[in-house]
Amino acid sequence: MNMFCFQCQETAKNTGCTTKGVCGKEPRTSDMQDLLVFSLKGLSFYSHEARKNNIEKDDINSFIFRALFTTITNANFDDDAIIRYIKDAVQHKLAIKHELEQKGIKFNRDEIPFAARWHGYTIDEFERTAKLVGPLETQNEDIRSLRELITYGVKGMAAYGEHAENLGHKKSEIYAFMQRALSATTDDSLSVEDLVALTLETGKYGVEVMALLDKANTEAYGNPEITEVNIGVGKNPGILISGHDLKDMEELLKQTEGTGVDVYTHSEMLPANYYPVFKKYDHFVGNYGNAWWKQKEEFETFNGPILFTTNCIVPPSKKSTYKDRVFTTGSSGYPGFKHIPHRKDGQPKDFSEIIEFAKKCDAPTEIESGSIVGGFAHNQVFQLADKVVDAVKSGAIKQFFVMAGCDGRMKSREYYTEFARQLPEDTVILTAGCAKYRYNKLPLGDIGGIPRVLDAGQCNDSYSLAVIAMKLKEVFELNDINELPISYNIAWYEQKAVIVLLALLYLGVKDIHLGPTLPAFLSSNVANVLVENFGIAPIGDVKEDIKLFMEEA
Ligand code: FSO
Ligand code: SF4
Repeated sequence: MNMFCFQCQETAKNTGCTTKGVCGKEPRTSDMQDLLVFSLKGLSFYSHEARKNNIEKDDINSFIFRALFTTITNANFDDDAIIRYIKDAVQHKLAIKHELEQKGIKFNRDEIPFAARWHGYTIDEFERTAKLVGPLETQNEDIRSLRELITYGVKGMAAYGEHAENLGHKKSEIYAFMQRALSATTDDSLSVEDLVALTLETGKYGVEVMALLDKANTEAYGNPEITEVNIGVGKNPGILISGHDLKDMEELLKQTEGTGVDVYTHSEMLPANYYPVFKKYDHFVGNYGNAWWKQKEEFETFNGPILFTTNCIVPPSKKSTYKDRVFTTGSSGYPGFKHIPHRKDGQPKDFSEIIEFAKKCDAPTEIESGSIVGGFAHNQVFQLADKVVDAVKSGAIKQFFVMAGCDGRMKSREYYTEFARQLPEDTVILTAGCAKYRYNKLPLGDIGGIPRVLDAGQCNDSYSLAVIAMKLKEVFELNDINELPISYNIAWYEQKAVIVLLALLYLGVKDIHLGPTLPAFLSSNVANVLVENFGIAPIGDVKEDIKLFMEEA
């Protein structure tokens, strides 16, 4: 076995990637990411202990967010960047340990988990230790499953928390929980029951972090509003921005203004088109292309530079002509792609190199034309509440389907296109995340002016869908969110979807169908807990699933 990783939906044979990642991750990168996660768990042990003694370190809080974010699927393939994070984690750990000792707080060696005790300095030590710290080192399958489920949920939280932090929004309870949870995954005294409880608590903080990001995004850029997004192209050269970070979007738009360079979104950045503050830029032309996994073709025809602010990066093939045009920033990285450093001392990032590069490029080649409609986050839907409630009361809308989540390469994801196509005409899809690309260009029409696909935004805006559900529960005077005419058919891919799922479970949503496959990291016992307590079910055949959902309605 060269490596072991089973954190995403595309994991080999739905058991684990053992020779090379299906995502393109090399064994050494996988090992270094394992060691980084391990180091962060060790650092979390000390920072959790420090917090108990009223020591809180802002730099460590932010560091853990960023470092963990690099280990999310398709975010960072750059070993050098990951190794730098490991070295920094070791330094942070030594510093905080020293500070605790100065205060007279000492631990018995047997109280300190290996992750906290370990300090490596050389690449040799890193490579050796990495082989001892992957997920398979936990022998008990159920404990391993729960530890990984919690770790992946926390990775998703780190991603969303980092975006909020970039916009100046922080919450100490979120840092405290994340570090406590990471530390708990190294604690051999915790039972399956303890870890199940911690998993549910992870969902609680998932709601908190998504609410925080929603606040951060809407306070900075206004509430998303119904928008027709152009999917065609203009005549100027353009920069294509992908990923999820809206602060990067803002700074890019400001710096490109008046330069003759246009800006287009790709994949998960599409919802930036819905924000009032961004819409006022004339050179923000629209969205180019589809979900992340189509980038190999779409980056070729875009002709201009591409900026990744987060995942999902697909390694370019040898013959690709675009690899010299790709830039990364934030937690994303790829060997050979130029990396734009983080902002310092309150100054914006410097995107001038990308802008100069773009000026020498051709305008994008048109691959589509027309527009798509989105912007149905909670505030916008509340403004339409009367119309929506009337449509439900009159029976014009029989059922809502939350089809949020992710897209991916697997052929089995055609299920979602077919599902959307075959849904009865008196149903409405509520979506968020890149999952929408499986059906957002289908001519599904509208119900009395309400489009049949309502896109709330990015995967984190699944929070918006939960807020809408809560509001409907109130309007219809129901006791339980599950009495609403809403069914959940969610597509997952990576660890942000894990925190979205845990957040929905925490909010009490039952009978979620999850696909295209159930996570490989769920042991059969842990999967049973989810089935028995929450009614989680896999997807099946489109026709039968629709029939089942409509009968349940
Ligand atoms: Fe998609 Fe990628 Fe947003 Fe993920 S672009 S798959 S769950 O990073 O975060 O939905
Ligand atoms: Fe495999 Fe997914 Fe891990 Fe990549 S992230 S190595 S595809 S399980």
